[in-house]
Amino acid sequence: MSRNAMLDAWVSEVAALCGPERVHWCDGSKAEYDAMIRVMIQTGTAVPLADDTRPGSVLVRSHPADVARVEDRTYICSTNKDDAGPTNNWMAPAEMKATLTELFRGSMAGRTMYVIPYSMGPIGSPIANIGVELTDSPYVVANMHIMTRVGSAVLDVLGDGGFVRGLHSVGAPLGANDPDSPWPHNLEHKYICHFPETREIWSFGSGYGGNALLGKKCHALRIASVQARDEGWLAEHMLILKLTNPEGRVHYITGAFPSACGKTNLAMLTPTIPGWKVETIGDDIAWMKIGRDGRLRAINPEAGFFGVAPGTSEATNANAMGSLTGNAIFTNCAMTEDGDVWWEQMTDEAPEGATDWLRRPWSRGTARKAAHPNARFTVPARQCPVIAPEWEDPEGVPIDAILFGGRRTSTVPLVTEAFDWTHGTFMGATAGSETTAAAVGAVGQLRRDPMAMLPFCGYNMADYWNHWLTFEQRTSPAKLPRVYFVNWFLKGPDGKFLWPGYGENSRVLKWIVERVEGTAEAVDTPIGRVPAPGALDIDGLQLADGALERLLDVDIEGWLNEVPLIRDHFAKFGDRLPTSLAARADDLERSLLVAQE
Ligand code: GTP
Ligand code: SPV
Ligand code: MN
Repeated sequence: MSRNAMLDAWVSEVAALCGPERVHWCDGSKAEYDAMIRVMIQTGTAVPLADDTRPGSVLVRSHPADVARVEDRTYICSTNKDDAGPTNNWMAPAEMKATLTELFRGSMAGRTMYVIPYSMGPIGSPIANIGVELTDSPYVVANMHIMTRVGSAVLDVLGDGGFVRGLHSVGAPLGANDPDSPWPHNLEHKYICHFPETREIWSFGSGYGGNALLGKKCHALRIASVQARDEGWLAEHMLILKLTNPEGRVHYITGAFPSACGKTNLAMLTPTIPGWKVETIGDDIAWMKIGRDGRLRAINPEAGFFGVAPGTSEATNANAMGSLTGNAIFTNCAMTEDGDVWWEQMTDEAPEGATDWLRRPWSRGTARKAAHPNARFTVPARQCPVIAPEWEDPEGVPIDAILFGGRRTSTVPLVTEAFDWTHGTFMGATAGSETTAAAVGAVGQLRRDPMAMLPFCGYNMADYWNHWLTFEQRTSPAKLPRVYFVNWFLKGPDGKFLWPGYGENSRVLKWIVERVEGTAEAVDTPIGRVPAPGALDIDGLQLADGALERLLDVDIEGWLNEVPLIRDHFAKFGDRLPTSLAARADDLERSLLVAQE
C-alpha cells in the first residue's frame, strides 16, 4: 500500500486481472536486489560469476527466441492513427486493451507481482519523471534497480500525484506443481504497447531489455517524447559527454546514433590526442530543456548502463571495462571455465573450454559466436571510472553540439557541420543507418532512422520534426547547439573501415569544439561544412593512403542518388511534413547539380 489512491487502486485491479500468488512492493534496498539475484540463481536464470574476478555479478542467459527488442511487435496506440504516423505500428487503444486484457488474465499465476516505483532522473529533481512498473520478472526488478532510481523515496515524492503506468508480464503462468523455466517468456504472443494519451505502457511476453525494462525505451523515449512535445522539451536517444580541452575549457556534446552504433563507446571514449579528456554524463538517453539561461540543457534520466557487450575491450572502451569490475548483470555472454564472462573481441585471444550463451561447449576456433551479438551488461553509472561529477545535476549540462550519426559504409563523410538549426534538423530527419542486432530482424540493411528515433518516437515523426524546428523560436538561435553529422563506419574497397574509430574519434570532437569556439576552418559543400584541408588534427595517426581524402570527400554522385531516397522517405508523411524540410531537400539537390557541373 502507498499513500497514492490511484496507485493502490491500479495495483489491486492488475493483481485481480493477472492473478499473481503474491504482491511485493519494492523498496529499492540492497537486500531486495540481493534477494532478486538469489531467486534468479535458484530458478537457473542466473549463475554467479567467480567472486575474485567479478564480485557480486551474475550471468543470465535468455531463451534464444527472446534476445532483443521486437520492433514489429511494438505499437503506439493513440486514439487517431495519424498521431502514431507512418513509422509506427498502430491499433486503436480500446481494441488493443481488449486483446491485451485477455492475454494478461491469469498471466502471473504462481508468480510474484513486483511493484516498482522508479524515478527517471534524480529523485525529487524538477526534471525527474516518476513511473511505476508492475512486473512478474525478478530479472526486470534487478535491472530496474540498476537502470533507474527505485524505492520508497520515490513514493514519498510522488505523494498523490500522477505517474507513468507500466504493466509487464513475461506471459508464462505457472500451475501449482510446475517447475519454473530459466527464462520464462511467451513464444506465441509478444506485445510492447504504448498509450501515449494516458501515459500507459502494456508489455507482454518478452523479458529482454527495452521490451521489459519499461523505464528505458518505453517510458524515457516513447512516452517521454510525447510529454516533451506537450511541454516544450526534447526526449532523445542520445549519449551525453563532457569534453575538456588542454586549456581546461569544457564543452558538452550529445549524440544520437541508432542502437549498437556507438553511443556507449563515444560517451566513455579515451582520447588519443594529448591533453584532452572525456567524461560521461549518459550513454543512451538525454532529456533536454531550454534553461533559464536560454541554453539547451541535458540530463541523463537513467542511473545505469545497459550496454552492448561484444566489441567492448580494454582497447576499444577501457572505461566500460573499468565499470564492469563488479555488481554487474551480464546477459547472453559466454562463460569461461574459471567463472568469468567472455564475448567476441573482449580479449585478443578467445578462451579455451568456455560455454557459449546457449550453454553449449565452446572453445577458441569454434565457428559460431560465443556471445549473442546483442549480449549486454547492466551496471550502475556511478561505477564508470570517468563518470562526470555533475552527471546528476538537476539543472542539466549546457549543450554546445549535437551529433547525428549512423552506420554508412559509403556516401556520408566522417563529419559534416549543419549550416543552421533547420539544416541540422534536416540532417537528423534524413539520417540513414544499417540495422544491427539490437532489434530482431535482418542485420546490415540500410534504412532511414531519423534522429536514431525510428523505433522510439511515440508520435507522428513529421510532428516530431516540426517540434524540433520550433526550438529556433524557443530561444535565440545563437544559443542553440551546433549540429553535426558523423560517420565512423565508411569502408574502403577492401571492405575494411577507413577510420580507426573509438579513441581516435576524439580528433573529430576536437574539430567540432574548435568550430564552436570559432577557431577551426571549414569549407562549404552542398551537404554542409566539412573540415578544411589540415583542419582535422591527424597528428600521429596512421591512415591508409588516400583514406583521409575519402573520409572527407563529398561524393556528389552518391548524394545525387540519395536525394530520391530522401524524397521517398519524406513522401510517407504527406502534408504533415514540415515545408522547410521539403525545401531543404530541394536546396540540396540544386547545389549538388551545381557542384556536378
Ligand atoms: P545501444 O545500447 O544499442 O543503443 O548501442 P550504442 O549506440 O551505445 O552502441 P555501442 O557504443 O555499444 O557500440 C555498438 C558496437 O559498435 C560495438 O560492437 C562497438 O564496438 C562498435 N563501435 C562503437 N564505436 C565504434 C567506432 O568508432 N568504430 C567502429 N568501427 N565500431 C564502433
Ligand atoms: C537500444 O536498442 O537502443 C538499446 C537496448 O539501448 S534496449 O534497452 O534493449 O532498447
Ligand atoms: Mn539505445
